[in-house]
Amino acid sequence: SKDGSIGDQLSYTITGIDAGAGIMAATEEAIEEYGLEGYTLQTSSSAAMTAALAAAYEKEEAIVVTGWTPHWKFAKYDLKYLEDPKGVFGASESIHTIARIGLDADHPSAYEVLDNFYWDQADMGEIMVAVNEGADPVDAAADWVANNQDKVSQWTDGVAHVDGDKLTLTFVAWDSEIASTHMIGKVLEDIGYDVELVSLEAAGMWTAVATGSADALVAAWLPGTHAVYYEDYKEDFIDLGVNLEGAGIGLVVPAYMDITSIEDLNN
Ligand code: PBE
Repeated sequence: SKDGSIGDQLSYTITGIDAGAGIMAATEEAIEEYGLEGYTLQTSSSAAMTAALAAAYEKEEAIVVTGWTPHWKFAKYDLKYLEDPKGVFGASESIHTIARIGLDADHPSAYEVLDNFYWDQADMGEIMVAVNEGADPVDAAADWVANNQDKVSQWTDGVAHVDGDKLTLTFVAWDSEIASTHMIGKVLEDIGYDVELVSLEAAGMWTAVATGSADALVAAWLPGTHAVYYEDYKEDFIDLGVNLEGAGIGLVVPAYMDITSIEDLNN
């Protein structure tokens, strides 16, 4: 009998996020690779996932979520990644900035700032935590920019200001990308752009930059998480390189759960 098994405690459910996220495809692969029989990956949203995590954590109940770093949940709760001996979730990831073809000619100042943009997990974390604590992302991003002019000026020094040129950044409403996109949007506004932030599903985000309907995204998780999108469109965008290092994805559980590996989900 499976009574009291880990699977029973979890109702054989892995709490996921939006369907287009790379971590969802990786989790389906993990279910396959680890033979997690009977498990269902629940599609929801970044916000619904963290709400489910909060509710379970409060009651010390079992839960397993699709998790990633950087993310404020690790500061707020005592959590752990399940070990992934088969390496389904890949090693360390970097977040890249991707521009549409022609952006360098059309908006050289924006292109240069986007090309220069590079920060670290603690930077992104400050905005994410503020937003989680209730700040409007626009305000949290503006505060970070105001408090980190030394860093921002390394991206903008010598870049010509513009006069209200329209610029569209696209992103998915993942907590990490809400933070980064609002931040760089504010930096671009400060040099004179009229910036619109457009929130889409993952596939739509990549398509928008590949077709030129958006100018750039700062939310490309590589080499693994967004590999499919990257391969699909690699002739149709310019990869401006890494804006954050040491990112990662996996399955995450509260530290009070007595399991350590994805394999233990079968116990
Ligand atoms: N994430 C956050 C995204 C990339 C950024 C890990 C949820 C994904 O899985 O596609």
